[in-house]
Amino acid sequence: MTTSTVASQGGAFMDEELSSQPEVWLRAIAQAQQEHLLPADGKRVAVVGCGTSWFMAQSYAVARESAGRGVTDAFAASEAFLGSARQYDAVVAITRSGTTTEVLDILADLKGKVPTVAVIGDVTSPVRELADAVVELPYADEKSVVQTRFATAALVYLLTSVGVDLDAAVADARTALAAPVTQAFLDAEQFTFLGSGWTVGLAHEAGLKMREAVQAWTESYPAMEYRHGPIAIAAPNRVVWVFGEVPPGLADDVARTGAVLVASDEHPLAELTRVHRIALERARARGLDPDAPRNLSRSVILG
Ligand code: F1P
Repeated sequence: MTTSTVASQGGAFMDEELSSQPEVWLRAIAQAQQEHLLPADGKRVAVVGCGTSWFMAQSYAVARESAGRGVTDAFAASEAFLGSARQYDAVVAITRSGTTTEVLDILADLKGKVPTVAVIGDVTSPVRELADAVVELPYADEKSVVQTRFATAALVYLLTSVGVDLDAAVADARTALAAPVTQAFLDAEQFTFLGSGWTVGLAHEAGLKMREAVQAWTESYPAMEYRHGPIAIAAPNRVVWVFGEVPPGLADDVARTGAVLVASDEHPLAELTRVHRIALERARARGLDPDAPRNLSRSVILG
C-alpha cells in the first residue's frame, strides 16, 4: 500500500494560499517598487523574526549585503545581538501575525532608540504601534497555521527593494505549481534541503515546512556543510534537495549513497513553492491537516 491510498483533504487553506503565490508576488513586487519604507542603502541593518520569518530574514540579509546595499545580519528574535556595540542603524522585523512575543519585545526595547520597520500580514496587530514604519502585506496574510505565501511575499518584497528582478521567479512558480507531485516524493522517507548564499534560508524554510505540515524528519544545511557529516544520513528512498547552485562533486557524492538528488534551473523561490505543494500532498496522504498542525499555533504568544 502506498501512503496516498489513505489521502484526506485537509489543508484547504494551505492549498489556496500556496497556489496564489505567483499573483501575490506580483502585488508585492509592485508595492515594493512604490514604497520606500526600508532602511536606506549603506545603513547597517539587523533583520529579526521567528520560525519561518527568521528564515526569510536570513535570505534577505544575504541578498541585501550581496547587492552592496550595506551590512545586514539576521537573527532569531530570541537570540538577537542588537546592543550598541554592533552599531545597527535600523532593525527590520518580519512577522505575519504581528503578535509573536519575542519580536514585539525587541520592537518595544528599541522604541525611541533605533529605527524599526515591521513587515506584517495582519494589519490589525499590535506591532503597528511599536514599529516606526510598517510594510503591510494584508493580501498575503493566511488562515493556515503553516505559512507559505506570507513568507514568500515578504521575501519577494524585500528582494525587490534591493534590486533583485523576480520575473523569472513568478514564471517558474506558475510552472512548478501546475505540475503534479510525483509518487516518489510522497513516499520518500526523509528530506535534506541545501542552499548557498541567499538560498540557505530557503533550505531551512523548506525543512521547517515539512516538519510543520507532515511531522516529517527533515534536515537543512548550507550546501558546502553537507559533506561535513550530514551526508551520513543519505540513503535510498531519501531525498537531497539543492536550492540554487550544486557545489562541484556533490551530485556524484550523493549518487554514491543511493539517495535522490533534486536540483533544477528553476528559480529557487519557485522550487520552494514546489516543496510547499509536496508538503501539502504528503500531509494529505498521511491524513494530516496542515491548516491546524499538531502542537502548533499561528503565533507563539508567551505568557
Ligand atoms: C512565526 C512562527 C511561524 C510558525 C508558527 C509559530 O510567526 O514561528 O513561523 O510557523 O506558526 O509562529 P510570525 O511571527 O511570522 O507571525
